Amino acid sequence: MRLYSFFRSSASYRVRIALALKGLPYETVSVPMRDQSHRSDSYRRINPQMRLPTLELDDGTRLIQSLAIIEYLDAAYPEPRLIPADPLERARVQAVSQIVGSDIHPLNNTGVRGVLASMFGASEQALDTEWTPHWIHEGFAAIEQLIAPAPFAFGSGITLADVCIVPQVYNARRYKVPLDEFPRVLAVDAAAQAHPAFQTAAPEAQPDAA
Ligand SMILES: N[C@@H](CCC(=O)N[C@@H](CS)C(=O)NCC(=O)O)C(=O)O
Repeated sequence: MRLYSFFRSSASYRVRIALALKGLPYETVSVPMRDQSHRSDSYRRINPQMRLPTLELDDGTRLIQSLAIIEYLDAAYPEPRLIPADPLERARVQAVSQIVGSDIHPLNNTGVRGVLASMFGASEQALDTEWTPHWIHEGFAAIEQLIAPAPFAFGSGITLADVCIVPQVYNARRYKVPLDEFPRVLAVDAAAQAHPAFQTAAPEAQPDAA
């Protein structure tokens, strides 16, 4: 498999964690977002949405959207299972995952920040210190109420919720969002940082880390 990724892309980070947890080998193809490589014609041919990540399977099939990719991996390689089979547990895990994937991250990604700056005159500073922290704080406040005390979001087993929370904590730290109000979120991150799969998937462990 081949993963089109950028070390700092949190959606790529989610897929890297899932691949590492499942012990699946893959080649990393770096698409440096800082020079807009994700918007190049060559990458558009790989991913029509021009976003990261894209997972290319060994037969050349390409998958996009991190949560769809992880659902595929979980179905094709069920050990360890990240999305519970039980309908109620599954809904709870998906709810936390979607707070990150649908409600926090999309508001703070590069494209949205670019439009806020170019169409609405938002300054880089306001985006970094007000806009982005606002959505992270709001999302984490809800997640804090929905997850278990420790070690992971739904107890001792790692689920998709943890796979989504950890990269979002990385983003929060990047934007210096205070996290003291969220001890359960911090506990998930602490447990994950001690786990080899999360260490392998971490931004600073990537070949394109700068
Ligand atoms: N919902 C998508 C989000 C993908 C996404 O927006 N990725 C970011 C990097 S973390 C990106 O490529 N941003 C480019 C842009 O916003 O134009 C997913 O989960 O894969």
